[in-house]
Amino acid sequence: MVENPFLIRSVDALQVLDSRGDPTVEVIVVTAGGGIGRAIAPAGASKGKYEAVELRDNDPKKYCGRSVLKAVENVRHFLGPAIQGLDSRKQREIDRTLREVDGTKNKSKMGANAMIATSLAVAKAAAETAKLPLFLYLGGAKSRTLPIPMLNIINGGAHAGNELAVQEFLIVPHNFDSFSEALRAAVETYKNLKKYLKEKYGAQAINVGDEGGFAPPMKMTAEAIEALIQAIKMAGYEPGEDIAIALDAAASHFYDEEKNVYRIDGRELTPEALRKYWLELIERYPIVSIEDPFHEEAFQDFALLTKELRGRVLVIGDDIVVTNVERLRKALEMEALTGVIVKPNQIGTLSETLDFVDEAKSRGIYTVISHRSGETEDTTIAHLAVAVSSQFIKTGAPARGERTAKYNELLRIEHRLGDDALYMGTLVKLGNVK
Ligand code: 2PG
Ligand code: MG
Repeated sequence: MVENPFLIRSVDALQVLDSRGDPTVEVIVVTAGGGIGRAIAPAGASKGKYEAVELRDNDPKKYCGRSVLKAVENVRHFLGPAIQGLDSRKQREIDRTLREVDGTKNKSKMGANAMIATSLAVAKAAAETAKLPLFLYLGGAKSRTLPIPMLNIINGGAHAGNELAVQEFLIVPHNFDSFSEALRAAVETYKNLKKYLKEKYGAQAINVGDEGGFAPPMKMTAEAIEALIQAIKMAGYEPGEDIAIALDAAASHFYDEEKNVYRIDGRELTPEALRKYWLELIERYPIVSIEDPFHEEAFQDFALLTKELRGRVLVIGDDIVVTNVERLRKALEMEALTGVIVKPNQIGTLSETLDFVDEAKSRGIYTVISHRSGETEDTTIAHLAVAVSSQFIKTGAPARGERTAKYNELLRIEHRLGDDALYMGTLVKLGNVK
């Protein structure tokens, strides 16, 4: 009898580096048919409290406490042997097995970094064995839409050494016929932003943050938004109509729990004052979405904002839902959001990530497949965004190899699809733009 080429023959792991120079887990899965799948876990800086747990060695003598040798050993000694011999196409069975080996609710024993790299490497090995690109293997014939990129071109919060409270100021090039045209407009805007910042604030202002966006010495939220507007205009586009604006406040990180206030723009705002402030900014600027406008437990405040913005501006949950179906259900019960961030490493396996996307889509919630601030050359999320027909992808500025790796992969996917490729910007009508 001929051997099933999809059977997992070997699983290996090693420690490699991410874009911050922190060690992370790489897993290599090989099938009987010779398909090789390689996946690397990314890492967040502004992590949600309820994310699956990333295992670090905390040994001060190695990589300043950041090494992941235990997670690597977990793949080699426990996760790998448990899935060896299984059919790599049976992603659910594989992921269930990984969860059983771990045995905890938050994946703290094996480590979510060990588990997500293993889970994704299996899918990639199966795709290789089937001689299909990952997006086609995962999404089948319906995969043909390229997501609208949300590009973080001014960095603040935990991602930069400046005083901006809001973590990400993003541009959203939506009014274009193709992904490549949208990306071109984004790059032109990025280049003009560099020029604008240098002229106005000096050479210091064009240093970049963790995600490749500039980290100018600014403090005020509106000042950063104004800079985006100017850059869009300088590049020859219409702010709002062609290229809109999005924010990721990552508000947990400027929330003072004791005083129940948010520290932003040199002020202390109550949750109600912050909500009014967001509404004010939305009146003034073509903002189409706001991510994590309140801290990660503030379902009620999310709901109040969603009520005012429904149909106009997306309220997106990241730290509040952490790619977790249970938390998403709670948010939906309270009508707390209209969009979600999807980060595979927040939940730890591919099938749970796909379930989360399904749940969101079936409830009419927009999805943003997202990178982490600590990234690598791994391009899985580009494939995932096309496979699940996500409306958006968030993968940083169009600069730095770990960010352009994803954009370049999307360009390759668009090229491969040829005339079949469809840009989400032509399908999705965004609110709050002319
Ligand atoms: C976010 C992410 C990615 P981090 O908050 O959306 O941009 O940041 O990976 O640091 O959690
Ligand atoms: Mg976020």
